[in-house]
Amino acid sequence: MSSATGAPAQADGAQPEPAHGWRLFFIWLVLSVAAVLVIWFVWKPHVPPGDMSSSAQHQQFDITVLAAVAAPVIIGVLLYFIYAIVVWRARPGDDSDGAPIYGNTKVQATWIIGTSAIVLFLAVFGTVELIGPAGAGAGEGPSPVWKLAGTHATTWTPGGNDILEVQVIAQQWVFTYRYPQFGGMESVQLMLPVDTRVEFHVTSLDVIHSFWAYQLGVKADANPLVDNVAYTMTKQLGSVTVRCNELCGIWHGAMFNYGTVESQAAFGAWASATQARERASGLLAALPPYARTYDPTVIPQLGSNMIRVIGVTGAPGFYYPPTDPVQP
Ligand SMILES: [Cu+2]
Repeated sequence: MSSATGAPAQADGAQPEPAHGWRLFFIWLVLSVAAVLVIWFVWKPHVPPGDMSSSAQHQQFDITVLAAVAAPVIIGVLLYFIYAIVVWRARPGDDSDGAPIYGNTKVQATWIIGTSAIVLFLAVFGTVELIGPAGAGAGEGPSPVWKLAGTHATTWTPGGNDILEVQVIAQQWVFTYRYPQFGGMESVQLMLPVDTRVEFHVTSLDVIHSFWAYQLGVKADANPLVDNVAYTMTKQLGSVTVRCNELCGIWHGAMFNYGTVESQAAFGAWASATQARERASGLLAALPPYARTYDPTVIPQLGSNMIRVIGVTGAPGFYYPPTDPVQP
């Protein structure tokens, strides 16, 4: 006869109960260490959204830490189930009950201390991660509590430590980007320099949208008459997919475009050339002055400033005039 815990000593010369607790502990320890190592060194590099920016890296780090904390708990629960089924199952012909249990101080203390430690750690970890990376790429509203470390300047030059300000303008159903440090010039693709702190100012010309630069780990609401600030720091070269992440009308699903994180020198050259081209073509002068928000009701009255187009989506509307294709 055997029972889960506290089996009475057998008077008939049966084997003494093995130390189930220590057995379980050592099996759990080996499996947990292995799982955490696999999670950290094998899985982490593949965790979305990747590691192209500081906010993406923090999201990847946070998800991996949560998985590494959860794995030993899941392993503990499953291991106990399996161990109980294998070791403590009723043997053929054994119809007796197990020994009654009236509480177990060790198990209760371990449970309370273990769960308290995990919950307190997660509370501290979550708070630090929320504050540390300046909002981790989420929209912060017009007056962010946690500001990005870096210097604001009216111009941006390669090799400096200036914050690059990029305005994201959403409208049904396109994104347009404006660069106030380059005369407010606009682009239909999100071009960014690497190793640069970026301050996004996200707004909308019509309905609610959401700016989601997947590989950058940045997602921020784009609302009319709201200047929503989101931060990140680019860390790697590569391409970025930008999607609208708020149902904004019938062609919401077609509202996406692309971006590139390139070297600071290449970005500087591209931005200067684009600014010069838009100035020469009269586009810069025709655009509304750079502002943090634009009154949607005045867009149609801007007349020649905005062009009325039947877009590829078939939607008539007043759009930012398209620039030339982006030259890398
Ligand atoms: Cu949208």
